[in-house]
Amino acid sequence: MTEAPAGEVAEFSLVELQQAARNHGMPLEALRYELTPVGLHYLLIHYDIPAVDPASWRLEVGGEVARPLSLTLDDLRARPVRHVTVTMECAGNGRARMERRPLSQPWLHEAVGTARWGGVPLADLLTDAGVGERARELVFTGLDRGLEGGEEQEFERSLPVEEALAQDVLLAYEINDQPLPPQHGFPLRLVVPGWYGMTNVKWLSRITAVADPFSGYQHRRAYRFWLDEDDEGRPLGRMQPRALMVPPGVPEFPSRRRLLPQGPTLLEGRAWSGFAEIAEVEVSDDGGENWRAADLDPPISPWAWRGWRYEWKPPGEGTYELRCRATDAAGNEQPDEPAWNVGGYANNAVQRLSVTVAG
Ligand SMILES: Nc1nc2c(c(=O)[nH]1)N[C@H]1C(S)=C(S)[C@@H](COP(=O)(O)O)O[C@H]1N2
Ligand SMILES: [Mo]
Repeated sequence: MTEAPAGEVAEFSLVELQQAARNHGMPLEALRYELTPVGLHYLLIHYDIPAVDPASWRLEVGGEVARPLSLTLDDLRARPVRHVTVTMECAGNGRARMERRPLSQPWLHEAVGTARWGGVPLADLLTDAGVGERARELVFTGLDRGLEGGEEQEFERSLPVEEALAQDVLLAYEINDQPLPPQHGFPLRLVVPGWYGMTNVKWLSRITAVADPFSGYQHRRAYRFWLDEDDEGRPLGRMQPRALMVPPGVPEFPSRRRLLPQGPTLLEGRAWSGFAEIAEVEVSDDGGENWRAADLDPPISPWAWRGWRYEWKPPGEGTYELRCRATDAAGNEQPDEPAWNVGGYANNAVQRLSVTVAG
């Protein structure tokens, strides 16, 4: 056995290890799949997966609505279905690489996945319920309960009414044409294309139209950019652009150092943004000095990642630092270094991957 080299060790606590073991990421070689196979999609669960009895489960729609609804899973399945292919990424993706990070889920890069979600357009259901004039937001409540920041709570998030009415916002009961498995929110979850993961409330039990801005824990404290503990911060919403590459060559176990033979290598990966279509992906093999444009695949959905490829000809034997970066059509880019914030959110700094080319 080799000992871990001191220079490459960041200190992680057992609490972070426990989170990392429960909430797995998508192995980066799975970037090869246009749709992430269900068991490879990343997972993030704050509390425990709740026990749900599908026979007694109901979705309640209430608050500032003209006609409150109480729907069974069969009621939802009987309505016209819509499918939307969506890339979902946790807002904490990249947190492990932040210096001074909160005790939370220590993601490197892999908190992402793309699925074909199937379900009922939320707008149709809201039309049936008749959202009142006074309603400003909709609050989505999950069945999972726990303690966070000293507060006992159900996982709850809200959306402004205008955002909730967008045509591709779904109440999904299927992932990749299969019923939702327990870990992804059985029997029903919210899917809001383009937004960071926390928006997509799982194990949904209640939708409440409210007249005042929602100030539950997951809005007031969590999922905000704050620069210090006293800062009020601003809420997180859409996903910043990011490109990732399939690690080329073969890994060494357990270090995961990458080894490549000499000769041309196809570098490939996927890139996404919650703001606009991906406009460009670039690759560097010299630690970010020089960049070259990768070829982009046609988009598979307005809300999903876009494939890219680049034929790399390593100039010779040696160790190279590969990087890739994306720019979206709205001009959003990836920084070289993380932009620090208290919660360790939205670190979309460019991926760096060291590879050794040997003869
Ligand atoms: N009810 C509930 N919904 C939730 C969560 C949760 O803990 N409870 N986690 C959120 C977060 S932070 C993320 S990133 C996504 C992850 O979805 P996935 O596990 O299906 O990939 O679910 C969101 N929805
Ligand atoms: Mo998340």
